Amino acid sequence: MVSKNVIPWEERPEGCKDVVWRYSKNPIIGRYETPTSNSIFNSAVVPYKDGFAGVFRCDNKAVQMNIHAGFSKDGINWEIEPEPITMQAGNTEMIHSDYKYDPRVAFIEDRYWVTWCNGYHGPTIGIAYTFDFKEFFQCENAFLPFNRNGVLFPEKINGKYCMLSRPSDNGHTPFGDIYLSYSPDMKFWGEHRSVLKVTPFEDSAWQCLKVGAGGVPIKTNDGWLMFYHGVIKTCSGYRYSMGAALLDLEQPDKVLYRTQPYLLAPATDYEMNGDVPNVVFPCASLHDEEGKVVIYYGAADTVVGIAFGRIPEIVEFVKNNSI
Ligand code: BMA
Repeated sequence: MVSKNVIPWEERPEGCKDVVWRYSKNPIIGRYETPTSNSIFNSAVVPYKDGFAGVFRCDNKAVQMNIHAGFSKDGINWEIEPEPITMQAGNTEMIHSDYKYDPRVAFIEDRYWVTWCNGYHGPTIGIAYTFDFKEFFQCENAFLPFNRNGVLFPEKINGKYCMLSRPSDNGHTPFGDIYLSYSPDMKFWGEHRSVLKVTPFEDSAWQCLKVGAGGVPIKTNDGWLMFYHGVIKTCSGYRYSMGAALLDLEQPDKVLYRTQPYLLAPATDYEMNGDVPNVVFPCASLHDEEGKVVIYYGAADTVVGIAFGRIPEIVEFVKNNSI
């Protein structure tokens, strides 16, 4: 999301040719930063007042998945609430939730909307809103089970809320394409459209098994810039990397460009080793008016890392390295 507050930043290291580069002091959030956490990863941040706020996936030491609010002055050092978010009823009566994970946060009009993977007879997309990251109001689930990676656009498109998602199964889904859906009211969702599909293995293998939306898309003159994760199945398991696509501004189910090479893939110790090895999983980004962007991602399902880039360079890269 665009930030008037100073976002975390570090220049591209000398000699580095990559379009996206990691923060030298990663990970920024360790696994044990709440008293009960086993891991803190796949989390979402936004500018808030004179700093930042966020919703963090904290799995506890019983390995129960839940989401916690957090605050930061600089976007790097975070105070995460020790207790999970307690929801109040929003646009419906309280809906049962077995677990919550992989949150995203979008500011639309007057409030922050949180979407996450909500355990309701299996995973589907939960929705809540908050004004202050203290009180949260839970709304209707967006979809039937099973679904993951619900990500809202930061503004209405053609007068409707618009959400990306990835229909899935109840397990470690061995398939997955990105769809989008519209809603007039954040309660009823429809007009489902296919957006981005997996690639043939021989074209771009890192995204040949499944793809899922990352953070809230960024509006650029060349289209909506969407960071996404792509997955390959190797002989030792799934490997999650990050790519980017440009979607048509008025009709975002139309993919204009998508990267053939990845922008970031597991390569450091904290991305290759952890509870789930080889995972880079973007869930949010912050950018400023100069076009600097910082991407927040879960690493190895254990910790949170950040990576930097410049939006104009990333847009050029996506256009010039598209399938
Ligand atoms: C997905 C989700 C993510 C996780 C990823 C890799 O299915 O559970 O939260 O990061 O698998 O384990």
